[in-house]
Amino acid sequence: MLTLLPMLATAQSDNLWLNFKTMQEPYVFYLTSKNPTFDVIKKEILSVVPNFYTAKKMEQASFVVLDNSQNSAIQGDGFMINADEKNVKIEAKTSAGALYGVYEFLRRRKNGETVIKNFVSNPAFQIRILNHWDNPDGSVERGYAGKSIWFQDGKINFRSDIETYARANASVGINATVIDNVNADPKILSSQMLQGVKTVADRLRPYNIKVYLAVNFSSPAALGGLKTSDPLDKDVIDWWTKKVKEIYTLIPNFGGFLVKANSEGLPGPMDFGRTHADGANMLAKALKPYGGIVMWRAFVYNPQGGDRAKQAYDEFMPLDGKFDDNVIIQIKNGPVDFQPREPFSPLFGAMKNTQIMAELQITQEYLGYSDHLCYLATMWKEFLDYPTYHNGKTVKETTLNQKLTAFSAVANTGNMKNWCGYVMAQSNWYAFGRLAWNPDLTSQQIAKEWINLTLTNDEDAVKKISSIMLRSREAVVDYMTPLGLHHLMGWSDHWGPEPWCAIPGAREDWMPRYYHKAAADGLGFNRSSTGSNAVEQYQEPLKSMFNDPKLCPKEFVLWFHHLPWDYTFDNGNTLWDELVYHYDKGVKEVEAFQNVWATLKGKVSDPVFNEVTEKLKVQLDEAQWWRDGCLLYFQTFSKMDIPFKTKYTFEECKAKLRTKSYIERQKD
Ligand code: GCV
Repeated sequence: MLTLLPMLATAQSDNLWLNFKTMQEPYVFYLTSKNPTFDVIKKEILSVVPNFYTAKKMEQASFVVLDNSQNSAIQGDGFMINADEKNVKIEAKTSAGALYGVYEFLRRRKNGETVIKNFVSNPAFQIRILNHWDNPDGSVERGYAGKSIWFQDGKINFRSDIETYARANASVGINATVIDNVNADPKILSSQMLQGVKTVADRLRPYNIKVYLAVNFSSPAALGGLKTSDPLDKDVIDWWTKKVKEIYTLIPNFGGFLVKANSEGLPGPMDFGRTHADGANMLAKALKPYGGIVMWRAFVYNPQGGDRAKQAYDEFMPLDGKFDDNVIIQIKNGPVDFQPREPFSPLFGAMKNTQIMAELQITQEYLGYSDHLCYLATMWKEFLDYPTYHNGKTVKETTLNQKLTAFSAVANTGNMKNWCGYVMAQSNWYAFGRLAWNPDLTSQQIAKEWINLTLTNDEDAVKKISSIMLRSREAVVDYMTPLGLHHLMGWSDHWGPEPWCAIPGAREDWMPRYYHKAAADGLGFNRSSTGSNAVEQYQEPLKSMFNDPKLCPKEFVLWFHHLPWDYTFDNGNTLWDELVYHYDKGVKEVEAFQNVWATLKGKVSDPVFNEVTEKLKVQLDEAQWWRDGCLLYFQTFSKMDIPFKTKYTFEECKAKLRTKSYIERQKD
């Protein structure tokens, strides 16, 4: 009995947030439809209601789930719930809606709510999609939770418990998944591989999850043996048309393609003197008869193109209005690359005649891997709610006001038992799904739900854990890249600090010095009108605000300005004082998290308590490493004092980079 509790608890966090509460009330069921989605509904309900009977007629039932509702408040795959201890009615217009309603009901029951009156919920974005950066060989680009959940040795071989993935997604409304890396292997479209993809699609279909594929633009040549992959070439068009037909014959509900083109060395239409629109529209035309779409990425930059932060805008704005109606441009939240904090990409709001969608990153490529507790809902809310000043819209509104709407994020899953490499990292997968369904939810609400479902219902513990989660992203920004600094991380593996990085002959725009511009005269990238003028890409009043260091929000000041070390802020602190203060504050926050966490022994399961305790130790050590490495390096230019003793010397900071991260060591 003594060992039973921890074992049970381990199983719980491996089960993600799907730990619904057993209901002792006897219910008489009536389910309107018979189909694979309703089979899932039945299974979910029966797993938590041991005392059940089935009714022949709806009038006799106390637990009704219907997908033929006439209620006009329900839209798309939305639903309505009415429930008390004795009666439950979940209505929707589609089976998927009914499934989502059931999960909402189970979640609320688990979190202690019994009476629910006329609760209507409709999805905000139509497509709520995960992007897996999984490679056919089984590796995962930027994955920190083991190997691929989909592939092994060049073939599809998905996790045997893939149902947990499907349930987890459906429970938060995620309805789409791109199973392969955007750095796409042409092999993904081979007939043999497609047979495997079909088995994935078949398994996910009952959960209303559509499969999409990331494709390599040069597939016609690389896989099909054609002489070219020019999007205007007739044979190339025929090749894609036939390939799309083959896919839909196998997978009738196939979603479409995600394309990374002419980016980081990948092929694209520009190799043939064509535009992104030529490339995207050619694929879109092949998919159109089947209802498929193209998600075309705007993540483009090259070393000759000037300020990297400006390039996506410069390349895509001239194409505004030139894309077909089943194309949607997928734009990373910031103009550079998933940094701990970036201003929003200026394409949001600016592209007025093109459908656009946001791409977020759940996997913590630049945020301490799955070793640092960093709850991302706060970062995503900051992004979604930022005013673009284009027609008075926030970023979120710019992506919702169009025929086709979508919201995507790079997944953090792997084949580790707990899926994400860290129980706390599971919260970000959960939060992404919840925000894709309803971007108006608050970070607090989502944190509370997730803690209740995954860790504990103890009120005091929920408060404490939630306060750690809500402060965690700012702490990471502070100890890694405060005040608008960015891209200071280790070369290639993106782990640890390496602002000093200097690889002979390497691309300048892959080197931290390109971004921080530390020198005797100061720090930061001048993107104001006296510099690269990236501010020009923002709508007034943002443009003027970002352009003036006195008006620029402090959190972006070194993103837009190169300031002298003794530059004085309104509070009287110099730039150096502020830098030291923020770096150290980040470290102090992690110490505070440790202190709070230490009080939770017995309030969460032992395995969870131990896992978080252990990871916080790693996080503190790495936060100190970031603080010390960055401050000691910047000090070589500022020549100013660090008012405390660092934990590491500069030499030790550099040497540590050549060791392995904690999560990598776990894999050995
Ligand atoms: C999938 C960054 C990452 C790459 C990633 C790329 C992208 O550069 O480091 O691993 O490639 O973004 O989003 O395409």
